[in-house]
Amino acid sequence: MRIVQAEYLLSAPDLDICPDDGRPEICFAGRSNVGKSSVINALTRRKKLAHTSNSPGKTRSLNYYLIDDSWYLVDMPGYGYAKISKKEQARWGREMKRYLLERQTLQLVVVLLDIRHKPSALDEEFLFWLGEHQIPFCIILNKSDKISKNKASQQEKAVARMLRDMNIEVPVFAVTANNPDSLDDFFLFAMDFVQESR
Ligand SMILES: Nc1nc2c(ncn2[C@@H]2O[C@H](COP(=O)(O)OP(=O)(O)OP(=O)(O)O)[C@@H](O)[C@H]2O)c(=O)[nH]1
Ligand SMILES: [Mg+2]
Repeated sequence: MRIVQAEYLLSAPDLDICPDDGRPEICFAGRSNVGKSSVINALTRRKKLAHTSNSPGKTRSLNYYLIDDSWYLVDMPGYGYAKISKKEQARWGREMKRYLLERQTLQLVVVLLDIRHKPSALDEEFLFWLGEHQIPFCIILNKSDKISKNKASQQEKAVARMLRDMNIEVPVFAVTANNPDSLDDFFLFAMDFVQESR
């Protein structure tokens, strides 16, 4: 099972502009620069569907991609980007929380973390918040090409421990956007969420 068709639909600066056709959606969230847009490109096997950049803060709205005419991938703006004013960050934070809580068609939140680093306080807060609000989510540990297999499995264990401490039970997938095949297990898991909702 693979994505055949993927096209950019629209960029929604806030919740009120999101599509209202009832198609199910999966969103990608996480710190700025962690590779959300790159993973979307890898999943859809398109090089430039979602804009990626070396400088964080590239994605500033909810970007909607229509997949196989039946569901949406949503690229969220990254959090923790220091160059945006505090006021703007707070506004975004509120808008994103509203999206995550109120979006009826949202089936699954995919939280990306950088496999090389310990999750930041912001990451932990976000994961806790999702758990608290019983929003279905899973975790992708991205950029696994940047560390050894050994180190990667240590990091996976550390994240599993952190989740246990928060009483959260969700799947964790170690991947790299540089190798689309590394996303296979994640993709199978995610597909259950868009299919169930149809
Ligand atoms: N080596 C390696 N580089 C990656 C990987 N994923 C992303 N990158 C690089 O990391 C940088 C940021 O990637 P983006 O996909 O733009 O990150 P983002 O999370 O969408 O960032 P924002 O839109 O700012 O929130 C780019 O230079 C990517 O090429 C990966 O798995 N391995
Ligand atoms: Mg992006």
